[in-house]
Amino acid sequence: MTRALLLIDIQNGFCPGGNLPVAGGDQVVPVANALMHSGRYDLIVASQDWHPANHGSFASQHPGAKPFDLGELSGKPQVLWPDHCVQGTPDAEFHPGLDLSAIAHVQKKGENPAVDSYSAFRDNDRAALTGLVGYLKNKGVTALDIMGLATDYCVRFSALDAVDMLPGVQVRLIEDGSRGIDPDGVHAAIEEMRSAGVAVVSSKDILAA
Ligand code: VGL
Ligand code: ZN
Repeated sequence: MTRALLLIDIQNGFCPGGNLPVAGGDQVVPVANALMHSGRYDLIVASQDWHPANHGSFASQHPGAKPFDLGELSGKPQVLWPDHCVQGTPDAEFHPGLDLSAIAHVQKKGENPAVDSYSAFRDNDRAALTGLVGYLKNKGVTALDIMGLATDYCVRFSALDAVDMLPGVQVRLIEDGSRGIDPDGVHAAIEEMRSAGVAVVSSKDILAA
């Protein structure tokens, strides 16, 4: 068994004070640190939303649009976001409380201005891979625990892709290590992940096991 922990987008932009804040987003930081220090993982990786300033998911790039409007990007429906996690800005940095020392690999995503990338594994149009599937396969990962921000977007799409793209790997969502943007969306996302074969667990169970 090679157990990996995948920390999704624990960045200033998604925490209180950031440009696309998730309620309680900073509360996942101590959960991540405790799990990283628990000795229960063979490998720890993190994703980082990393957009150019002109990213097409930003409402600012669509004349007349407001953040959270439903718009279009490259001909597909797209939620239009506030400008967030722009490359090289403090908003894109990991939360300062997150202990980066145990993270072996950071997977940046969302660099192509013409497509959004909620999943740490591939763009939303499924055309381009980030390289994380290859990295985890190369390390022989057999179990993958996923947590972070936001439950109803990047955590959700990453977990669904993990099930789809890493056959044979046991995928789990750490529910208390994740926070979402929309409460109804979070509930639906958790049911969707469960139906796809993602086990839903608590960090307390992992730490007690
Ligand atoms: C995310 C919206 C836009 C996320 C990233 O990390 O969940 N959500 N970009
Ligand atoms: Zn983004």
